[in-house]
Order: sequence, then C-alpha cells, then structure tokens
Amino acid sequence: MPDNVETTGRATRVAAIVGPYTSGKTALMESLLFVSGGITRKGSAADRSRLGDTPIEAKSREMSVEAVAATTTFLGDTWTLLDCPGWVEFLQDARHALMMADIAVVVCDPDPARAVMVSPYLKFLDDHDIPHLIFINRMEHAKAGHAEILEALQAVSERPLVMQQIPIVEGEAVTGYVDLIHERAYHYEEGKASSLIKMPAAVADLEQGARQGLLESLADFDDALMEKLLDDAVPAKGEVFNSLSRDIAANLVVPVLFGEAERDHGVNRLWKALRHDAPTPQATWERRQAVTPKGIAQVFKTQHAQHTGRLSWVRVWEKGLTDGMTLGGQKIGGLYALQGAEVNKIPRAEIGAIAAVSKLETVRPGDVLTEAEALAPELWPRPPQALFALKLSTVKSGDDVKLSTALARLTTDDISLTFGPNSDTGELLLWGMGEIHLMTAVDRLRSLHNVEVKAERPTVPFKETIRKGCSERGRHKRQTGGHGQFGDVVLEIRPQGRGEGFAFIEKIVGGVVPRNYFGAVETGVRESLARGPLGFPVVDLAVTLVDGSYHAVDSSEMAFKTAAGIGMRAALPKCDPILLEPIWAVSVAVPSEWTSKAQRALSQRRAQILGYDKRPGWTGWDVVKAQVPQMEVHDLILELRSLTMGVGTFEWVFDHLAELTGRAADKAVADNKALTE
Ligand SMILES: Nc1nc2c(ncn2[C@@H]2O[C@H](COP(=O)(O)OP(=O)(O)OP(=O)(O)O)[C@@H](O)[C@H]2O)c(=O)[nH]1
Ligand SMILES: [Mg+2]
Repeated sequence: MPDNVETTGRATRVAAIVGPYTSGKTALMESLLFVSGGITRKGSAADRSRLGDTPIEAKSREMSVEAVAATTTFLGDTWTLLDCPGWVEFLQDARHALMMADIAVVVCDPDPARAVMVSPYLKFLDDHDIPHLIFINRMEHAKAGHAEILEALQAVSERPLVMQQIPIVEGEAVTGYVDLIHERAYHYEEGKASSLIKMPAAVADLEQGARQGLLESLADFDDALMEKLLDDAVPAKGEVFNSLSRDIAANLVVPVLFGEAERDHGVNRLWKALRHDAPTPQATWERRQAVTPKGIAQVFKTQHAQHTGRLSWVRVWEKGLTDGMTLGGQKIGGLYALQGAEVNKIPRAEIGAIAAVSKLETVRPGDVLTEAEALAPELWPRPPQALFALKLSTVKSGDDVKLSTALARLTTDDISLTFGPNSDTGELLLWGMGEIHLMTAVDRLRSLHNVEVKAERPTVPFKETIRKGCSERGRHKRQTGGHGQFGDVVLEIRPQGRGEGFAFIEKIVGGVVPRNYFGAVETGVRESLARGPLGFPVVDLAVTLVDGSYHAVDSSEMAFKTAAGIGMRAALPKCDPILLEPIWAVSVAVPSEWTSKAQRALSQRRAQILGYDKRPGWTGWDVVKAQVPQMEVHDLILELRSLTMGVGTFEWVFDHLAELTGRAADKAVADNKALTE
C-alpha cells in the first residue's frame, strides 16, 4: 500500500471475490488493485504474473488453487481483497474466506447458459446470510441482452437481484453504462475512470423501465419508498442509496453490476458500490455472534510455508493484535501482513485486518482465539463428502514416516482432504474433491515437504464367495524324529445369504476331536478365508466341523489349525467360487436440465437407477438415486462435472456386495493376480 495515502481511519473491510472458474476473479482483483493505486502496473494472465497468481501450484495448473489476500486503499478506506479459487474442487478454501468477508463479489460470465454455474456460490451466500453483489464480467463480449442475463441469474438466486446499471451498446460492443440511481450515462475509458456523457436517446426509455424495476424491488423492503412510488413522487437519491445499503447489509437484495476486468471497465463503479454498501467489520462480527463465541481473532486458513513455518490466517474482530502477545494460549511468534505471495512482518494488526500469525501450532480453521484459548465456533462450513481417491506410495524407500507427517500437515491445512489406509486393501488412500485437488496435494508433497510419491487408481476391494457347498477332509500328519504333528478334520462348507458373513459351527460327536482344539480349527478356517481361490477375501459362508481324529501325543493346536487350512484350501475351489463387487448407493445432484444426461452416464456405468426427485433446498436441481459398482464410481465425478459445467456432484455410501461374472470379473481376477504374485 502506498505510504502517502491519507486514510479515513475506518476499520479495514474485507471483500471476498468468488464465482465459477475462469470467470475472471483474479483479473478483477488485479483491476481493483490497479484502479485504487495498490499496484502501479497490472500483471498478465498469460504469464500468470498477477498478484492473485500465487502460489506456485496456481501458476503450473493455470488456475487459482487457494485464496490469496491483498490490501489496498480506495478513497482513504483500507480494504483487503480475498481472491478465491473458482474450481469446485478448491471450494472449501473459498467457503472459509467467505465466512470472514464483510461482502462478497460474485464474478460471472454474461452468458445466460452459464448462470447455473453461479448457483453453488449463491446458495452458500444465502445459507450463511453473507451480503453480496454480482459483477458480470466480460460484458463487452455479451451475446445476450442484460435483461436475459439477469433473468437467468435470478433463476438461481433465492434473493431478488437488482440491476444497478444498464449497458450502453454501440453496434456489437458495450461502450459504457447508465447508472440507474444517479440516472447518469458513462462512457468507458481504458485504464481510467469512465467519463460522464449525455444520456444516449437509445437507452433513455430502457433506463426508465430498469430504474422503475430497481425502485420497486427496493420498495418491497422499504415502506417509505413504497409510499413515494405509489404517490408517483420521485425519491431522493440519498434515500434510494440508503435503502439499497440497508437491504444489502441484511442480505435482502443482491445488486448486479457489470464490466470488463481486463480493461478496468466498470471497476471504479464497483469500488464505489463496495465502499458505499459493504458492512463494517463491527457489523459483520455482530451478525456472526449468533453462531460464534466472542474472541479477538478468528482463524480461517492455516498454511505450512517453507520459511515461516506454520502460518494461521486470521481476521481481527476485536481489540487488535500485537506481535509477541499471547493468543489462543500460545505466544505469537510473528505477525504478518499478506500481499499476494509476499508475507511482511508487522508490529500490529487492528480490528478488521487480515493478518497471518506464526507459531500457533494447534489451531484449526474456524477457531476463535481469545488470549487464553482457541474456541471452536458453533457454525463453520463442513467440507462435503470426499468424492475421489488416489492410492499413494513413496518412490524412495524409507520415506513412509515423512509421507505420513507431510499428509497430516496437508490435511490439517485443507480440511477437504483426508488420508488413511483402506481397511480392506491396506492401501494408503488420499481422498478429496477431485483429480486436480489431489494432484495439487501431490505437487505440494514434493515442493513443500520434499516427499516424492506415486499416485495411482486405488484397487477395488473385491470379495469372493461360494455358490454351493461341499464336504472335505483336511489331514496334517508329520513324523520328524521324536515328537510328530497330527491333526485331522472333516469340514462341511455351505454358502450363506448375502451380507450374513461367516459362521463357524462344530458338531463333533463322541469327542473325535477334543474340545480344546475347536478354537484352533476355527482359526485355521478363518485364516484360509483371507485369500480364496480367486485371490480375494472369502465372505458369506458357514463352515461346520463334523468329524476328525486326533493322536494323544502328536496332536496340538498348531497341527489342527494347519489341518483346517489344508481342508479349506482343498474345498473352496470345489464350491463354485464367485467374485463379489462392492456396490455403492449414490445420490447424484445436478441442475435439472442435465438430469437425463446424468442418468445416461450412470447407466453406462452399470448403475441401477432407482429414480429421481427434486434436490431439497435447491431450486432447479434434481437428485438421481442409483446403485453403482464402486469400480465405476472412481472417475464418476470427473464425467459428471464435464457434463454439467463443473457443478454436478454426488454423495455415496457403501450398500452391498453383488456377484460379478464375465469379462469384468475375469479382468479383476487377472489384475489382482498380477498385483499380488
Ligand atoms: N476478454 C476478457 N478476458 C478476461 C476478463 N477477465 C478475465 N479474462 C481472462 O479469462 C481468463 C481467466 O481469468 P482469471 O482472472 O484467471 O479467472 P479466475 O476467475 O481467477 O479463474 P480461477 O481462479 O482459476 O477460477 C484469463 O485468460 C483472463 O485474461 C475480461 O474482463 N475480459
Ligand atoms: Mg483466479
């Protein structure tokens, strides 16, 4: 921030910039910084040299992967902007940033067909009552009129949208705008504030209609304004502005502005709207009190950085922070301001500011810090269920401990990532929101934690069972020198119903196998089930010990366990073994225009579709319920997103095991053999 700027002394306000991927959020932050004098030259999207193009993974993946903070002043007020990632797999970071914001700017495209991409953001903002406005970017390239765009956006917003400007169109291009409150026309100027022009005759009528629409929307929440409109009186400008500010702060209406971030068009107007309408941090904190304990600062992001160690990003809500003070029961080991990739040491952070604090080892996003403790908030957005997994293995032997330490750090910083061994296959799985999310984590394991890993498709935990029963003798007899080994059992094996599991029964008559060996026989049987004839764990069968014999000197538990194993290994291949595959119950959520496409995609994945219904709480969305083989779910999310402009998603739960035959089964058996032999 330039030192010579005189400030108003008002507390720093925070605006989070969110919206669908590639809508131009990073471009808009760059423009907001440039227009306000926070940077003197704009970086370019092409070489990823903008302030928001950080960290290194954002550059290499050519998309924002986490929130980036930058501070500037506009007309004497200090602002921190949070440029949030748009790709849905990084949404958790954006959610946390939004929880800190006094206002959110939702950036979107001027294409009515893409309005649906905004709906997850608007839903979150509405659910959490976060004041927001919409900035339609790339307006120059709009193919549809503003009314059509507004209608499409309104269809995905719970709150009424009010157009605050209308475009002036010359030929194909938008060359300026009419401000509906000031009733003035402006012509865009490259790199400068727009110039005031005479109201073009072509838009004069449109302007009247649009202004009336704006006033009527505001009057719905403002009785005094409603009376004026009914009396055909012209409300004063100040009255309209105040009405709008009140409605925005209460999240009753959502103003819509537009422009072109790349060319700074409409950005000065956006700044003024923010300045006028964003609530103060005190008001935001007051609003949050219903679901948040009182404290000095709240953590919304943690980060392991190479030079500073663990940094906790906080917003200061009360009193202010001083380096060296005790916070959350721990002494602050450094206080920093964040400016893109820069982390600059500061002695103090005042109310409203966003700062990074080092050495708070145990805090988590959402925690409210008093001097003495860290308090979890009552409400903090939980990440959605993980949808995509990769199997991780270290490239260098001996790196395993390093890998689990690094994963523990990554997953505390990003709560939408989890890791752990799969209980069936034992594979180390990293779970997250999608492929880019996980591969970015893998990049970070290398760049930040110096662990090289291989990431592969996880193995499906197939099982096997039997379709018919048989009876088999297992005999173990060995005479080596003195003491021999002797065990002899007859086992009856029969299939059980799906999901009934394993049962061991004994029906020994006349003590042909002494009671004290029953346990050993059961253990021998159980151990043999770990890997059946097809190579997978055997489930859903009952084994009965019906006969056998023993030797007074040579019999032992070990000998009976071995005999049982021999019997089982001989029996199972004769029992018509069959592969079982895990089936998941999946609920796919998509905007209804894509419901039938989603059903088709599921059918092609051998799914059994159970039906579809409205998605509760989501206007215009459906939920398709289906049972899908786990094997087919692996990359389902990638296909769903490509069908639905990135917004489709699903939830899942393991449902049952189902028999699998034919080519898919043969392949699973062969793949498993290759892997384990
Ligand atoms: N013509 C034009 N291009 C734009 C505008 N804003 C952004 N772009 C381009 O669109 C591309 C994506 O812009 P970004 O600013 O990186 O988009 P983003 O919303 O930050 O993307 P993510 O953070 O990855 O979701 C870049 O090539 C920009 O140059 C605009 O106003 N006009
Ligand atoms: Mg971006």
